[in-house]
Amino acid sequence: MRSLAARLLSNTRKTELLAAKQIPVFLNNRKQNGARPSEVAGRCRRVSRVGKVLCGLLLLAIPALASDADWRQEYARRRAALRKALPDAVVALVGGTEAERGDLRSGFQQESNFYYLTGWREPGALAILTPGGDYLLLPKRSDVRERYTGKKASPEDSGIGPLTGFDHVLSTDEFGPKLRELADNRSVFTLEKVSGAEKVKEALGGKEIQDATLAVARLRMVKSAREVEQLQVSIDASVAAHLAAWKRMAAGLFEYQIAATMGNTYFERGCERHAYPPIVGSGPNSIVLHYGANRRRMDQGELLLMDVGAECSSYAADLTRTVPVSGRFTPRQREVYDIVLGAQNAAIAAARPGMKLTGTGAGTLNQIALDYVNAHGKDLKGAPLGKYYLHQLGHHVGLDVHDATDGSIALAPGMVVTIEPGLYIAEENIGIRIEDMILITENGAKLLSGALPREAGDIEKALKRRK
Ligand SMILES: [Mn+2]
Repeated sequence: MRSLAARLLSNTRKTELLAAKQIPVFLNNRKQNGARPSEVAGRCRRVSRVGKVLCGLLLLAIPALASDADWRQEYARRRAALRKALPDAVVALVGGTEAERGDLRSGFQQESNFYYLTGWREPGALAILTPGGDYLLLPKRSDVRERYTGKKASPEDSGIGPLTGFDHVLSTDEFGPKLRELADNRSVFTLEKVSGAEKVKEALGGKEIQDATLAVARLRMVKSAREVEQLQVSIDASVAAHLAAWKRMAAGLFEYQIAATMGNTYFERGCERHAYPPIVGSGPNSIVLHYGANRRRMDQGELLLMDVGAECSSYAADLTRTVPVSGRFTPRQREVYDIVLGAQNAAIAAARPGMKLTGTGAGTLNQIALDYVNAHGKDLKGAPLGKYYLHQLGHHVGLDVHDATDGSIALAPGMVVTIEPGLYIAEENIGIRIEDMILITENGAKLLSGALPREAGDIEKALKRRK
């Protein structure tokens, strides 16, 4: 018989566990074959109807990843790494509360840094990390609160300590006195920009408090093997969403219908959120960088820009494709598309440890993409296209779609970033962005979203197979 706390904790990774329990045979197959979901999806498109059903089950089973115990060890390793980065210090962390982090539209979502370091998904928690052991502080049980949002773990639960992976579990009522006791003769850090950080200041009176934001960001920038695996699940779900959109797309449809098809594709797989509001912009809307209204009706001859990604088990994907509504690019659309793709390929080819992602000048991938754009093609007045390159080349992705970043640090193995050059030529109604996610490796980069066609010819071929 498992305690309430154990059940609550295992609920946190519900998607993976359900899949693991339900279809273990497929999981074993996956281990033997080593097939990526994207490869499986490719095979699925080429088999019979019965085979397609089996393929569907197999794809559903793939998100089964590491166990709860594995993850608890990983959270403990992250805290150990932070201790090493801030030796001899006490770090006070403030989790999200239902009032601050959730509203009636989106529901509660844990603060990302807190989740990264603790794995704790319930509201109202606090943590104190010290050289001599880590403390998780949980709100006491409240019948009223639980009536609305269900059972929560509480510090009174038997066996709560080992289940959280923390050395000590206390009540949040003890935060002030405990922090004062632990902070005596030590420097104290917190995450200054996190909502509720003033709790730490209040508890310590006039004592100087330093900011750990960049130290945590530097840890979050380098993904573990498990995180990369989890990001791949989100990417594969997003690839499936884009392919479903291409299949449905037709002149006369509204942008929101495409957004609905895409969201539905990953929600059906158990992904819990959009990683960001879907951007589905047709014709003139393709040039609006963060267009999110999605209300326009698309027409023949227009481009449709889809910047849509899933969040699955807390990890984000961020993918963009721009495709012709009618199934074929016009010669001019194709010309500009190929320039954006060339810029993206140039940046991906140059991606390796030591390069910078953003900024200008030698050693930055952003400059390589911009130089490519300026060296290829012209606008209607014969000017180079660089002036239509309106945003930086990319960003880190992880728990957040724009993930924690220390901008002074160069690319290093284990980092996952987007490469997303775009050209937005208002006078021609041409907005084109191509966005993929890459993993920086020892000597270069691995394209994580390669299952989604990027070449103009391959996109047209995929669109031809519609109906
Ligand atoms: Mn992006």
